[in-house]
Amino acid sequence: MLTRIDHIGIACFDLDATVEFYRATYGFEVFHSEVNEEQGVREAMLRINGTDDGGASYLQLIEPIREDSPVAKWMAKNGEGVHHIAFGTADVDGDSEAIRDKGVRVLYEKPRRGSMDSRITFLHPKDCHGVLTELVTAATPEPSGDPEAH
Ligand code: CMX
Ligand code: CO
Repeated sequence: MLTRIDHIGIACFDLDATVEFYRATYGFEVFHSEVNEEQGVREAMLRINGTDDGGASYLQLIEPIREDSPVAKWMAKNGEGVHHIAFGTADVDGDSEAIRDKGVRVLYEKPRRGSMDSRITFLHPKDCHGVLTELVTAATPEPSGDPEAH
């Protein structure tokens, strides 16, 4: 069952400058940052609020590290902005299988590694009314937030 907005993924050209914008404008701090080689991004997670399922909601600021990454391809067409939304679930395997059975394309056969050792998969935007949609199961225990962790 999908029980929260886990994060909103925001593509940016300059991660450091974008982090500084969110800090200076709203007071949001970096909870965690890392490079995800497989996804082709440098990213910063800004924790916005806890949620009543015991998880949390974040902004995920992402800067592509490779020209051939999905985010770089998207930015070449769209520039900066909201790239995807992510729903949190305790069971990404079960929920993605159930959604696949409804005829929505799930992009990965098995969930892959996401931010903070979460497990993630994506639903094709063309099957979701134009929204690239990610499903996330957070690591257990919940991330503690080490901004220097990679
Ligand atoms: N939101 C909405 N629509 C999107 C989209 C997005 N983020 N990305 C692509 N599309 C649309 C394109 O506009 C295009 O539509 P048209 O045919 O109408 O022009 C269509 O989908 C196909 O797009 P494409 O540019 O040809 O790109 P690909 O098919 O090569 O890849 C996708 C699209 C979704 C399969 C690819 O982006 C992908 O695998 N995404 C999942 C991984 C990812 O995005 N990782 C980065 C985030 C990591 C994280 O969150 O941790
Ligand atoms: Co994401």
